[in-house]
Amino acid sequence: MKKSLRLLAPVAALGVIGLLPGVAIAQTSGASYQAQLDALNGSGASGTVTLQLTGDQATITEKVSGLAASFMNAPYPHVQHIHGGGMGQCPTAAADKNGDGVVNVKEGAPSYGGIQTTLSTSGDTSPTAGTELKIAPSGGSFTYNRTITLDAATLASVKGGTAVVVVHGLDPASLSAQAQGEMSEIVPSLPLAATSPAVCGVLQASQMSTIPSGAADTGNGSSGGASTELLAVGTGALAVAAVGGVAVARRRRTEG
Ligand SMILES: [Cu+2]
Repeated sequence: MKKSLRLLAPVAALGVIGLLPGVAIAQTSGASYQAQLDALNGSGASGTVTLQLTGDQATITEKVSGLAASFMNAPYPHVQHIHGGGMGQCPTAAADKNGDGVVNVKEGAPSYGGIQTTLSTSGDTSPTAGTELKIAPSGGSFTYNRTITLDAATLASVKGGTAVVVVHGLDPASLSAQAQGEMSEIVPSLPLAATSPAVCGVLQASQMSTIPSGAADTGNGSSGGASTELLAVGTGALAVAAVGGVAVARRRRTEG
């Protein structure tokens, strides 16, 4: 009596775990990725990015605030990109190799990689448009919504968990005296502040939002939901059956 009760707990627990593969199988199209954007170079800015991916189509929803607001009496342009091909990380202050107090684009590259996609407001989204100020979002705070096509390199980074969203453009007054006198290492006609990273975040797969999107994408209304449940229950039942068999076998061996 006691022995059979003791077996129930682990079997039930594994049954619940068994539900998870069923849900994953049902999720056939679309995946969601999110990044928390944290300040770099003491910008004090922050934000969030969601990337909803269906095939090579990425719908990007982004909110950033606390950025440098204006430059030369105009809204400050903040070029932004999906970087990839690096370590899939945001750099720390230790990446400041020349000791000017600013981690510039190139100093950050070993961490987040090169520009793979430009998150422009219109037109070109390739790396070529990376420093086109006219198609960059601007101002101290902005909301960005755009559906774009991702190339193979960017897709690989996003799916591999090494895609990093970086928004550039610092308030020149916040830089060290040395850095205020420097020009951008990537656009020599601009001051260093204009291109240096202000916020950074690694895009990570978000399980919570992939599950409902998978169920919704079946397009069959309630029957889609029902088949999702059946898949989950089926997988769970298999797991319970397998574990139950093992448990029974083990008990028999111990007793015999
Ligand atoms: Cu960038």
